Amino acid sequence: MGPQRLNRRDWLKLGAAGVAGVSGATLLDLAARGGARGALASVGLLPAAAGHEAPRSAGAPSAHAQEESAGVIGETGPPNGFDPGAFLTDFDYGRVATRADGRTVRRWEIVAVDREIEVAPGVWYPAWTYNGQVPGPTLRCTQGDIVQVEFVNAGSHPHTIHFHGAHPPEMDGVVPLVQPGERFTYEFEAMPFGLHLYHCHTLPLKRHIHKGLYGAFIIDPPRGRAPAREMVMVMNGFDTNFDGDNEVYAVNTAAFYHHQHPIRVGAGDLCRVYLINITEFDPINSFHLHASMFRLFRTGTRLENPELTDTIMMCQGERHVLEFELMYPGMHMFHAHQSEFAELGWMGFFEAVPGLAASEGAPVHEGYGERA
Ligand SMILES: [Cu+2]
Repeated sequence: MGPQRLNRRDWLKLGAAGVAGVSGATLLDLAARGGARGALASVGLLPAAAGHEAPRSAGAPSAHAQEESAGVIGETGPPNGFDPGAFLTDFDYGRVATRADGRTVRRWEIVAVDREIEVAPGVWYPAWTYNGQVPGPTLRCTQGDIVQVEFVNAGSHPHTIHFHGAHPPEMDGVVPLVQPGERFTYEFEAMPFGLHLYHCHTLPLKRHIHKGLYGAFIIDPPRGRAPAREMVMVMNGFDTNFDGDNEVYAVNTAAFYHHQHPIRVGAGDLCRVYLINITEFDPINSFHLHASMFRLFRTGTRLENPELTDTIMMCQGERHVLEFELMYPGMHMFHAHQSEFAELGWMGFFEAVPGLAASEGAPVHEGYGERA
C-alpha cells in the first residue's frame, strides 16, 4: 500500500503507536512540534516540499493554552482572495432596491467557478465555489424582503442553488440544473426569519456539497436581534485525498485559523454566532465552548426560551444561533467535541478583552432597526 493510501484514521492509529518516535501524539500535535512532516505529506495534509520547516508564526499568540494545544505550522492566508478572518464577520446585504409596491428587493449575483483553495497552510484543495470562495458569501436579508439571486454557472459541471427556508418549489434549486455557461434567477420572499443555508443540489449530492458549494443565508427577524458582536461559523471538512473521509476539519475552511488568530471580543459583551454544519461524510459535527455557556436558539427561528448549554451536536444541514457573554477575561477555547475533528483543525479561541472598544475585535451589529 502506497503512503497516499493511508487515510486519516490510519494515520491517527500510527501516531498513537509511536510513529516518528513521539508516542501518543496526534497528527497536528506532531505538526505543532515541527515533526513528522514527511509522514504528514504522505497523507496529503502537508506539502512535501523540502526547506519549508517554518517556525511558529511570529504573529501566533503566545498564550500558554495555545502552546499546549495542537496546531499547524505556517499561515493560511488570503493569497487566493479568501480571508477566513474577514469572512467570519462579513455579511452581504446585496444590492438594495424598493419595488413599486414598497417592498424591499435584495439582489445578488452568484457565480459558480472551479478554484483551488487553501484549507491548511500549504494544503490546496480543488474546490467548486460560489464566487470563488468556500463558504460562499453570507447572504443576509430581513423577513419579508424579496430575494433575487442571479446564478451564473461558470464552472465545469452543472450546478444549482438550493435555499433552505420557505419558497415556491420552482425556486427550490433542485431543478432546473444550470449547465455550464447558463444562468438562472431565483426569486422568492424571505421567510421565515432564522438561520438558513444554501447549497448546490446536483447529484451526486455529497460530492457537489463537499467540493465547496454552500454558504450561510440569514433572514433577520422584522425588528432584528439585540446588538451583539456577530460571527458566521460554517463547520466544514475536506477530503484531500478523495478516499471518502475528511483529512481536514475547520470552521470556515481554514484549519486552526482561529487557533492562530483568536477572535477578539469584549469581556461581558453579547456575542452571537450563526453556526452551520455542512460537513460531508461524517454523520454529525459539534461545537463546544470552554469556560462559559451559550444560549441556543435552534435554527434561529424564535427569539425566546433558548436552551443553556456548552455543547451542541448537529447533523449536516442543521444550523443554530448561539448567544453568550464571556465574563472572564482571557482565552476561551472552542472546538468540535469529536476530539478527532478538533485535532484535525476544528479548534480555535475567543479572546475576551476587558473594555474592548466596539470598533475593535469582532464588529458589533446594531440589531434592532439596523438595515443596510
Ligand atoms: Cu453542484
